[in-house]
Amino acid sequence: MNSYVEKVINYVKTKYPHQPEFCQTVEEVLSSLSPVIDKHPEYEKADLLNRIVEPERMFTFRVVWEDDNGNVHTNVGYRCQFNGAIGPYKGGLRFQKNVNPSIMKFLGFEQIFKNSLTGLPIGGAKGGADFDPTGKSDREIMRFCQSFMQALYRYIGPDVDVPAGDMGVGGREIGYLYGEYRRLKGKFENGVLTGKGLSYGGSLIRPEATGYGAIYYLQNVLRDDGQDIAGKTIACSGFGNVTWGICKKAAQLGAKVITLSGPDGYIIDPDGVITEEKINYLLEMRSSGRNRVQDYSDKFGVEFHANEKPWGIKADVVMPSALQNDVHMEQAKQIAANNIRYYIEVANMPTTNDALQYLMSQEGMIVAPSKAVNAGGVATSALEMSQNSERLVWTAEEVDAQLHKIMDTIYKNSVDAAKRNGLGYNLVAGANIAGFERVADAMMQQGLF
Ligand code: 2IT
Repeated sequence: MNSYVEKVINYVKTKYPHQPEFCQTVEEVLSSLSPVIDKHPEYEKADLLNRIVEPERMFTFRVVWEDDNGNVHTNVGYRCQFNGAIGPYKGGLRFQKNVNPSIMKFLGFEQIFKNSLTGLPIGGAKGGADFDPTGKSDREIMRFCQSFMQALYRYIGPDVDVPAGDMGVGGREIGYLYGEYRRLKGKFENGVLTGKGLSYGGSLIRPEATGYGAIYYLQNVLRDDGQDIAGKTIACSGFGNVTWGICKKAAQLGAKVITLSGPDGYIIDPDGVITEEKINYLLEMRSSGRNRVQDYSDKFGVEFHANEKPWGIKADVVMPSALQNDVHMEQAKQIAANNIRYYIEVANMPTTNDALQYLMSQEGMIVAPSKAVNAGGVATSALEMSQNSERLVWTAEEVDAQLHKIMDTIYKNSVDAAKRNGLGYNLVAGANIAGFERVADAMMQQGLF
């Protein structure tokens, strides 16, 4: 490994020992960059790597809200504006009880390279709160969002920082957040958030985009492997927005998702989540706020496995689409033992670093990284920003065609970047390198800060 790369990885581990997820992503990304850093000694001179691992700015704020019984609750909100070299900061907001500075920084760091890979002018950011939406009433969600925005609004804007949804933040939350922003600013500045409802500037296809994009990426992988998606079985985790989009597009193309998971366990549906009724039921499961995948097995009479993950299942394609670090070494071994050929990460950092290395080293396994596979979501957010600034609305066909093209380009650029650096067909390193090159170039041109 390049000695400067090694030095920076160790520096981050020493400096942030209490931020394991952040250290993990820094190690994963930077270790791919060795050949690039070898070729560019000027990067070390400009201390580029130590600069890129430090957020430009990160806010922590108090969020106080009142529940339906009049009890007062205090949560912690965050916005990590990690890197703005290539565009306004852009990235989602996550409302989940485990949110902390390490999670925010890992997601913000990933977002820099993902956003760069899209080829669009968006910098990397992430935000959220340690608020648990499970079981909260609609009014409680509204009051929380309003209080959150009261703290956040002065740090964001259409040309400054454009938040969107992530886990726990969907169309409903974006609506409440935007309403409060508009009230505070006294302006209809809808380019400040993406993932909005269609009636006030949202983009068609944005809800589907992450899942559709993941399938478009998978189609590229399959095509280069002489395969077709029709007839393929897919083991997915999660049952949220991303998994819903995957099920929908897979079904359209004659493939089928056969597993879903939640915090309570996983279900297996050998017929596939392919009918309109089943796919729409995922939306109901999400809006119920129960956060239970067992509801699917109760409704459709399929097997439910409590407190287990679906990684022991045989399928053509495995797509972890839920939380970070869902697949550890033990699960990676199960996946390899099942001779899975396509391991397509979808959630942000779903695989531990050792498990990822192990899977990549398996003969006959193709591994694709989430920062490329799930980039269709944020790419379509950038398309929403374009529509907002043009004050135009694109048709679903126009947005979908753009998304498809962007995913094909991300795949191609990743393949090319790895090849150019003597790494062969390595989609993981290729994505890191292609994402890094553009940001590095912009940072070098903009001088020291
Ligand atoms: O992880 C992600 O890329 C997102 N949550 C979407 C971010 C966005 O700005 O649409």
